[in-house]
Amino acid sequence: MTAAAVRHDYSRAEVLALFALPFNDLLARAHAVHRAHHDANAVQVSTLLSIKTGGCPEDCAYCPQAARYHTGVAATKLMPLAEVLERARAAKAAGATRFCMGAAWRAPKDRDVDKVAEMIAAVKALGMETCATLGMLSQQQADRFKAAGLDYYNHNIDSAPEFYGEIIHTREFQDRLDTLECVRRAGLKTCCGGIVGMGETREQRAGLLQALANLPEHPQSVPINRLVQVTGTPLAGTALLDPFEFVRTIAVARILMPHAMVRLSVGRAEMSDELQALCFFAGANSIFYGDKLLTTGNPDVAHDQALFARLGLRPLPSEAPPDSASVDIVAAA
Ligand code: SAM
Ligand code: DTB
Ligand code: SF4
Repeated sequence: MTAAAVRHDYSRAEVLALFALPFNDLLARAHAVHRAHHDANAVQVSTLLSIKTGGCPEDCAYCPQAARYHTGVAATKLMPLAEVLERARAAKAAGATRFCMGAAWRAPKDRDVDKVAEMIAAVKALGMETCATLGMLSQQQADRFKAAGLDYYNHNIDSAPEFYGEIIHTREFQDRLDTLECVRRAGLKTCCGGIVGMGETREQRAGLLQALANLPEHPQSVPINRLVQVTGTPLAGTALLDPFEFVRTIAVARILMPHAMVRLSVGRAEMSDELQALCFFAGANSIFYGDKLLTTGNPDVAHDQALFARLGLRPLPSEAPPDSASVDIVAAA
């Protein structure tokens, strides 16, 4: 299998030409790249936890946590450390190797930073890889989370630059790139992807992947989310994306970013096992594990374990150092 070059200079036309390939040709090429860089039968498993839910001041048209949309998502305060730890232990026991803490913030306030840093340190001490997605960050905040033991920071660019303004008006596409720069400078691994099925064109899907692949460094983790339509959000009622177009998006992401872990991310609760199997063949090698994402559903662990067994897939071992004794001290504190 020929390894694929790592490039950061893709033209929109090149990316579109990949999307336009006959389906079998595209998947054959993506699968060859996948096998050249990854164990095709190993899937990284992460579990998400919403540590602060709802009441967000931003207006992301897809998001059930935006305060301005009436979606029934109740706003909560920041979750206590002990409860976060309890959920992380349960995730680890279920087989997750990475724990991702998400907050419905535009950006963390300084009073939140110390509390989140404590959570990161405590989850790290459990022997799990740590991830956070807290909105936009300053360099100081990114450095602080790195020092606390954060491994990954999720910050999605979500769409093509020219489509972003149709979906989000309370911030700019450039704001996302600025935070990604702070994340890279802090030495954190980057988790950055986007959402498809928001009514974008294929050209705009190509624009999302082009923007991701042309970042100064390919994200270590690239989540491809299929829009979960939540009643009350502006995107509820959007025409459903052709499932094969979703598979094409996974395959093109794999070809453009050969070393990245491409996550078959949100929307799996509405996908057949057959569609998911096609996505794994196309190069997806990471999923969210556990029956809840931040506020919406996900296949439960038993279903995913049965799917893995039927496909001969196994969870990727953790990158994190083993468990350390300090966690009991933290929990007792
Ligand atoms: N507030 C932070 C932010 O926006 O970066 C972190 C939390 S936010 C919920 C994390 C990501 O979840 C968003 O960037 C978006 O890609 C994804 N997301 C949110 N709602 C979604 C939905 N209804 N369907 C698919 N993806 C969604
Ligand atoms: C990502 O790209 N998607 C996840 C994770 N990274 C933060 C978040 C999905 C949220 C889906 C809607 C919800 O559950 O609120
Ligand atoms: Fe807020 Fe993040 Fe939801 Fe946007 S995606 S409304 S920033 S929680």
